[in-house]
Amino acid sequence: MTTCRTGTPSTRSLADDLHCARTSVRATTQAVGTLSIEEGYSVQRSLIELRLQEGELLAGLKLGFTSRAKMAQMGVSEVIVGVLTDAMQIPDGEALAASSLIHPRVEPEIAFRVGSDVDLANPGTSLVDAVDAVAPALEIIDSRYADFKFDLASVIADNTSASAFAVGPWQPVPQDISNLGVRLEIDGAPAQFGSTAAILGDPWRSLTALAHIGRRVGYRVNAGDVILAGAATAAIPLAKSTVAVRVTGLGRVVVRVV
Ligand code: OOG
Ligand code: MG
Repeated sequence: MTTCRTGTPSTRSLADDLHCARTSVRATTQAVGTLSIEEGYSVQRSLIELRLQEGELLAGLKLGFTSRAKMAQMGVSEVIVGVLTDAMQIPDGEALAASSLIHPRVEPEIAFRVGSDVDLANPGTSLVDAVDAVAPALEIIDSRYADFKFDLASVIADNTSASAFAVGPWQPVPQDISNLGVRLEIDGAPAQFGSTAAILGDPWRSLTALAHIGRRVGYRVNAGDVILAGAATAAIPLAKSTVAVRVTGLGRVVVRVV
């Protein structure tokens, strides 16, 4: 197991610290200090850069705190954006090693697939129009901070707790996704119920929020990208089990945590 160097934020960068916390599977206890939101995104970009240097590829973007349930659970009140890489994606039905996770939680989501490159800097282009498929999804979050405790800028720095995600079979874009039933199951037993309506009233709105933040932060959206709309319910702690998300009319996605 890797041992992370210790030090104060002034002697070591927060991105290095968060990167090491993830790869060594040990939460950082280092004080974060007071970051602005913009500084949070700047640390997030450095953190992703470290992953790209290790050979990972960009796979898309994710929204966080798009539902009241999540905002209330974590004590924050603003939509945030994180980055997905190929290494985070677990193929539908496949296994994820619990030993690679610090204190994981799972949450039910829906995913959008982007069909063509979108220039967010051009206000005339529509991210909504670029979506060519929708799927049931689940996200596994795993804060690199001890006890899953953070403020808004710190969780942005930690790439919005992104750890792993899985996407079910892609479906043609349905007429209306504003109120689909969402169910999270652990070993076949229902663990959370909700509706896609919990995601900003309609998950399409998460794309408007993403375009806005992505433009400010300088993120790109490319053909083939996956976008996670944000959890429809609060997250629940994840132990070794089979976890599934079903979304009415979209189907289901499964991951085995071993
Ligand atoms: C941050 C991630 C939030 C969501 O779907 O709301 C998120 C966290 O809860 O640690 O992914
Ligand atoms: Mg999420």
